[in-house]
Amino acid sequence: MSRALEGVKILDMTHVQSGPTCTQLLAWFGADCIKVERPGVGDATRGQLQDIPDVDSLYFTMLNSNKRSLTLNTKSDEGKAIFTKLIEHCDVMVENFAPGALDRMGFTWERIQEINPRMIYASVKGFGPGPYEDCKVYENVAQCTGGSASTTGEIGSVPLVTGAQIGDSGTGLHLALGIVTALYQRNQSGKGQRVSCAMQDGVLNLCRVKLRDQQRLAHGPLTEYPQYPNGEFGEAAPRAGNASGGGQPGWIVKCKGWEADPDAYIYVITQAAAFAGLAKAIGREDWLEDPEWNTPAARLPRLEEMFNEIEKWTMTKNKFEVMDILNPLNVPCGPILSMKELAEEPSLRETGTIVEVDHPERGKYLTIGNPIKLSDSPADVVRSPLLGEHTDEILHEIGLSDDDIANSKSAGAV
Ligand code: CAO
Repeated sequence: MSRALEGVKILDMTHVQSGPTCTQLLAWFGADCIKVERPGVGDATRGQLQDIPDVDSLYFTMLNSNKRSLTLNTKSDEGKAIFTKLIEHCDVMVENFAPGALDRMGFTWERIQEINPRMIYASVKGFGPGPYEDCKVYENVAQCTGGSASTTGEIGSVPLVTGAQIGDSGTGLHLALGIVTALYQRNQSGKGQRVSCAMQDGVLNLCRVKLRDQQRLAHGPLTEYPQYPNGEFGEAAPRAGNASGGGQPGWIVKCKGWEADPDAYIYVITQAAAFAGLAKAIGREDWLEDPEWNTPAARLPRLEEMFNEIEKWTMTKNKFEVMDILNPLNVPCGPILSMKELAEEPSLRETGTIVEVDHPERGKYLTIGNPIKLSDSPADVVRSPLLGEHTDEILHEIGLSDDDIANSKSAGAV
């Protein structure tokens, strides 16, 4: 079975997380992803948070599967000549350098179009055009500047960043969609184009319900937030602890074993349609006859009390037992799963969402496989490349002879 992006050649100038997330996705779908790295150094993440001395870190190996590595100094004259050939050879170039880095190497968008008018040139930057366009940006900076941190955290407490890499991986996902869209348009237009994603924009896109709430605030309090009716609203969409964003009250409650297990919790949503089943399950049928409890509006002022009652019941069962009882009653709920539990979950192994890969230097490790499943395009995960592992092979493919390669090596270009 062929893979969806087979034949698409990616010139991958990405590093750290946002760009590599994007190109890894394209590589999983079958694109030939040529990762260009600085000779002797490579992507900085190879050496970051190393768990085994002198072996590519999990940070690197988990973001660069299915790629080939070519070392190339794109600042040297010989390196620029090879880089020009690579631009001619490839369909897509992806980069997430600090603003202006490729321009400083002499590869402006105008120059790239001259070399290859069909080239799709895709970039991640921290910000779009505006006051901060020249800033370098990392994950948590994007979470703070994209609206996530101001709307995440306990009420009345400090803003919080989330554990999900919505700035880096989130923007990489956005960029990948931009690239395949541009490839699709190129089928008709015959031309490449520029694809740009700012991390601030990517995070804001993922926080759109909070911009929704910002505008609703002008028309009265946000009744599904825990601040209503007993607390205060300010001028901006506030933090709301673990309240559900969908207008149906939800909260995280303790389950049996919470004293020792930091993840013995479950999220429960008290959806109106399933409330009767929930009330019966927790032994509070009386709520169903009581006008102080039996409508969503009546319950709103007493959500804290309601979740305390639910918690008294959930604390008598482990989180999976709670899930087993509430799911058939159509009560939306989700156990808080630890990374340990996810790593060991057999169903995620079966679907290829978590895969074990063998690496020549580190041995076996777990990585996340392609979460997007195509019925006609297998997405096997291949271990990340060693630094420069495919240099000779790729240089041959773009037309360099053995002598050319030897000369480039002695000049330090590759
Ligand atoms: N050959 C020669 N030089 C190379 C090279 C190669 N193969 N690859 C990179 N370089 C050079 C770059 O040209 C740049 O040189 P100049 O400073 O002279 O222009 C230099 O290496 C450093 O690149 P950088 O500025 O991108 O790297 P940094 O570590 O200083 O910054 C980061 C890292 C991520 C903050 C910055 O790249 C950035 O803001 N990127 C855009 C936003 C982004 O993707 N952030 C998310 C990263 S994941 O958290």
